[in-house]
Amino acid sequence: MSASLGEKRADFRCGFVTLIGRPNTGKSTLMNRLIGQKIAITSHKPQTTRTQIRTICTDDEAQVIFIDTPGVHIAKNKLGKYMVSVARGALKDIDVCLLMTDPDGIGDEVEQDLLRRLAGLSIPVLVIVNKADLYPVQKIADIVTRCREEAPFAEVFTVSALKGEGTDALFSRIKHLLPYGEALYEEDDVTDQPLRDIVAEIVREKALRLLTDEVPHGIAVQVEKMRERRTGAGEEITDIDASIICEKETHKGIVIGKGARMLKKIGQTAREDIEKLMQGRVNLQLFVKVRRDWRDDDRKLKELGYKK
Ligand SMILES: Nc1nc2c(ncn2[C@@H]2O[C@H](COP(=O)(O)OP(=O)(O)OP(=O)(O)O)[C@@H](O)[C@H]2O)c(=O)[nH]1
Ligand SMILES: [Mg+2]
Repeated sequence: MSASLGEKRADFRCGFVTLIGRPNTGKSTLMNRLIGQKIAITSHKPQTTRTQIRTICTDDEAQVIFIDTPGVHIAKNKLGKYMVSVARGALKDIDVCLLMTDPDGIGDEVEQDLLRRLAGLSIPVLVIVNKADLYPVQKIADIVTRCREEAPFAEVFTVSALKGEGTDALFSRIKHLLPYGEALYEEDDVTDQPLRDIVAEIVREKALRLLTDEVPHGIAVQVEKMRERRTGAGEEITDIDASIICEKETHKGIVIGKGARMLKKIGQTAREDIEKLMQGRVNLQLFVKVRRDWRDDDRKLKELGYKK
């Protein structure tokens, strides 16, 4: 690793920044916005992110290593408990914490508990009031006042992660709160997630966005095969086989859909994103499997990568 930026400047900063908060507050959207690239999947359904997603953003002043986490909630199954433990675990050994909130449901039990935990940390905490674009200015101002009262130890920022409003000022502040130090990653590294995992997440995002009710919450995706080959015409193409795992036989039928239309739609939209990511042609084959009630089964959770 060259870490050339860090070596060049004595005042270069580098550090770890965790994004934590209730589900659906826009943590992944904000992280993608701050790094200027879509790495973490997002959806309007709560509990989209299931693991820690680490991304890196480097400029001539600093290297910021972001850790996106699953939304903290009152878990109803073993997957949920795992997700919450992953989120809380991401508060260790970091330099700055961003507590994401939005006007919808602010100050609930989960958020109060998080605030108590954050008050005990000896690092800077920034409370981020997101989705400012959705609410009247006065409502946002009231929420900022309330955040200042409830978290006197924190700085409060208002942003719209979706529209990119307030995010430049936030990024500058984050950088200046980091300790001085050399870069830990190469200048152009964006994430340490393996490509296979990113591909699996893209497929899961499409399932989350296209399916309704409980079905998408019980879905996991595994990439079984990923291989580059040259076609007869000399063009490079990547063959990808991925399985969509659902937790009930009835869900399998819904994922496939009438005339396999749902599966085709998931495959088509996922392929478009994967091709953009890989900057090349992709042949994506999707399979649907059932692992009965996997969200409450330790062994199956481990097989699917959701247990340490
Ligand atoms: N209007 C508006 N919507 C936003 C904003 N930020 C995020 N969203 C939307 O809110 C939803 C949730 O965003 P995510 O980034 O997936 O939220 P999250 O906090 O990562 O959610 P979990 O991973 O489930 O914890 C998505 O539909 C986003 O498009 C914003 O600033 N304004
Ligand atoms: Mg998320």
